[in-house]
Amino acid sequence: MNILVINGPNLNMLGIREPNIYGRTTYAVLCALIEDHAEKIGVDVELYQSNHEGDLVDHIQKAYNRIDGIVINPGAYTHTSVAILDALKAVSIPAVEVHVSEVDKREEFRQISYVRLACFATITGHGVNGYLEAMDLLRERNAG
Ligand code: DHK
Repeated sequence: MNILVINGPNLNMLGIREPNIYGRTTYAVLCALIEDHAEKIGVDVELYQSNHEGDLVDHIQKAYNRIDGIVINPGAYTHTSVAILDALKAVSIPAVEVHVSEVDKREEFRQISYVRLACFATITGHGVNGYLEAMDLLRERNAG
């Protein structure tokens, strides 16, 4: 099974940005945790991060016919991007939405998620562990 983990804007600043909200784990450590977890559960994983909406759309499109499951944290684009939602719908790959923070308990604008409409599960507020939980969900779903 091939899993693609996509992170949107400012997630490359994990560990530096607002640690009271996003924690102290850096993006590099997150990538290492994801790679270790992939090995543990027996899946192949690809990681991608971009601060640009169109790049995220391009990368989702490139997953078509190649990737079996997507973990996506679109960062701020969660709350604005119809284009990312449409890309996920277009490729029709099972996807899980992840947020490090508890978005549903933050500002009102963070409580709107477009991508959620194309995801079969959402994990919020579990810190970086949320990514690993999302991989488990995709693995279970893939196993049937
Ligand atoms: C990350 C961001 O960058 C914010 O724009 C979202 C999300 C929340 C997170 O919790 O991972 O609002």
